[in-house]
Amino acid sequence: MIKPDGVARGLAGEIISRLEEKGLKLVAARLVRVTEAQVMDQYREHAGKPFFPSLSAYIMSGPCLPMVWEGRNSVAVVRRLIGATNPAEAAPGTIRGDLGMDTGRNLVHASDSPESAAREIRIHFSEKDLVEYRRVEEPVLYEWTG
Ligand code: IDP
Ligand code: MG
Repeated sequence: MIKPDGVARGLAGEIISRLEEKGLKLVAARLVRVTEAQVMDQYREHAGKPFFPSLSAYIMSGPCLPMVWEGRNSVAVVRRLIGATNPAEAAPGTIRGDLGMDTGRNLVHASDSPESAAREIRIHFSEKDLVEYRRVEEPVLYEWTG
């Protein structure tokens, strides 16, 4: 999900491009205001932590762009493309490392496991929002051993 700073800074296209160019497939996207209930759900493991109120205010400060990206090992691949939570420490070449400065404005959220991805997709999308299509490079993007 592109967070409000990413949308407000006009970086949605840049962030989407990085995932597209990697070979991931966009199967759902929507520009929305995230509700407090959705923040509580998406970040439930952080409820009660000192930064939770500011995290919640940040996520609700403007429109976000939740998305669903498909691909082999997509959760791990997206986490690597995004980089460390603190953009000041995130590796150059990553989204946070190249584009951000502050943990409290780190541009993007990404699910940390296939299980949390399944849960978080349901926070923002219903089954009919997920589309099916072929990326034209699919036959050459992966080694096919079949
Ligand atoms: P992640 O986004 O890399 O998975 P988490 O540790 O799950 O990082 O934290 C969720 C989000 O909460 C972070 O992306 C960041 O926006 C915010 N956050 C985490 N730790 C801090 C902090 O110490 N200060 C301010 N915000 C924080
Ligand atoms: Mg996390």
